[in-house]
Amino acid sequence: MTKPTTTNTGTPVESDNESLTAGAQGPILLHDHYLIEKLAQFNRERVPERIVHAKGAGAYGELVVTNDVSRYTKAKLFQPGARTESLVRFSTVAGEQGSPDTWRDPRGFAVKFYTEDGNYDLVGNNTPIFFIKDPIKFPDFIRSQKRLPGNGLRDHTMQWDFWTLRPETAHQVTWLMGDRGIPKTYRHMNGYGSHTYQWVNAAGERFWVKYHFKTDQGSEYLTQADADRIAGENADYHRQDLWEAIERGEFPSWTLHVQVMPVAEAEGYRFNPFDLTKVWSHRDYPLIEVGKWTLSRNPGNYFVDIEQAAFEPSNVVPGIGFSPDKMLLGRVFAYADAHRYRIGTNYAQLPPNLPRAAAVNSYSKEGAMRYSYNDASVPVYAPNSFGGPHADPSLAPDGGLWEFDPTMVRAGYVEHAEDGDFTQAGTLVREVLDDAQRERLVSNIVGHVLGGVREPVLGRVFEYWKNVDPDLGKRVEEGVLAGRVDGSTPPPAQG
Ligand code: HDD
Repeated sequence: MTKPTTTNTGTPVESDNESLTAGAQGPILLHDHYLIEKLAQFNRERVPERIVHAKGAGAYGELVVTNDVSRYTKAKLFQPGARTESLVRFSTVAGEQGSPDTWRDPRGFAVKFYTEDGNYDLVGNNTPIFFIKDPIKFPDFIRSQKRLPGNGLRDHTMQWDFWTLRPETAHQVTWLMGDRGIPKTYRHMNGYGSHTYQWVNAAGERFWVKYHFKTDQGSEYLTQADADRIAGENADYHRQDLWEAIERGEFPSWTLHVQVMPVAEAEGYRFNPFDLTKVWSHRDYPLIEVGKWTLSRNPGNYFVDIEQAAFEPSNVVPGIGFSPDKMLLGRVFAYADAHRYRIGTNYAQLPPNLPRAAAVNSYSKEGAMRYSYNDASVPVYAPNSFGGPHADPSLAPDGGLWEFDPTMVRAGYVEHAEDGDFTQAGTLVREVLDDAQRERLVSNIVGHVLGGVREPVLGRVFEYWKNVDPDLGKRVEEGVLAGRVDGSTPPPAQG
């Protein structure tokens, strides 16, 4: 038997189809409470979309630790044999909720682990580096990738203007314009914590670490032409692929590795290890396997589980901390703030954000949409004499420790021996990419620039790529000039 339709408060309703009117042709009556409730609820169905990473897809899974990294961290989720439930949200960065999954863009790779010590969020991307290295530039960078205020169009001049004026972007832009800029599916891309994090072992020894999720499906990409075609055919191509693979029982997995740097080596390392635009050479710091991370359960409800998922780099657990990476420290503020605005003060009580394996004994209370609360006998203040929770000073300090010069300054990163905006981008082009990959890189850059880059930015684009690699720069320049047959500037394009 079908269930009766009810109002939001459980009273049976008379009709799913006809509103209450004064006579068949008369006006609608305001006391048709069910109609009003239905229309009003509908108007409020959306929460604001994320300011970045608005379009995404996600699933639940599990991390199983297969190796022993306990000499580097005491974090419970990384102890030998540990199994931890997990949630992921993959995303594109600049597009809006309905934007095509196959636009060229980095992909978000936000992972939540429901650990015994509370939620640990590793909120990364599918690239080991980022465009900028100071959080003060993040709003500028994102605005340059989004839309012009006047006509609401995306604008390639604006994108390249920012990139060329901030040459620390070169490494990430080289990745973006290469094959990794459009993964074949979310299953066929790697994930990275990107930042340098801190691990602390049971003896209190500290290490710097970088996380790498290597896809077990193989790293595969889409060509620009295929991605453009798919963007028109199926905007949800990657969301659908992930959902269907999991429904088929083809559970995608990744092998989690870390690079570990002893704290004493950081100062003398050839690259500043806290600069998010740089990688650590795998020759210097080889990958150490940690475990297998598998996705095996689709969300029960996309809005509840994925749209309301709140990932926050501030969620670290004992054994894991932050580092002097300024971007990371900026993000430790930004995410919880974004969630309070987007889904409300009590976002931590929403199903995907609620710790599964740890109890919540916080002194926070009330606020909009609060629906869980402490026993009335638990005091609402600390310290107290009546059995309320108490903090554990042996855990301090939150977020880990590091040494620094306490003078207040506004300064760039300390340059190490081989630092420089173009060094690692050049190495990537010359030593990592093969001829075919370099060819596609040139073609992708040329196509993107021809999408509407105007002077004075255009000349700087050629300089930028010549600084990355003289030969690559020459080929980009030749390709762009050959493409502009009549010397005109094409109109702005999407993507
Ligand atoms: Fe990020 C979402 C802010 C760098 C990876 N980011 C996201 C959101 C904000 C920011 C406000 C929306 C959160 C929400 O409403 O759910 N992001 C920043 C700021 C950054 C920054 C201020 C630099 C200072 N982001 C950044 C880096 C990475 C990411 C360097 C990856 C290494 N960001 C993500 C993500 C998110 C995201 C994993 C997390 C949740 C999500 O997308 O779905 O892709």
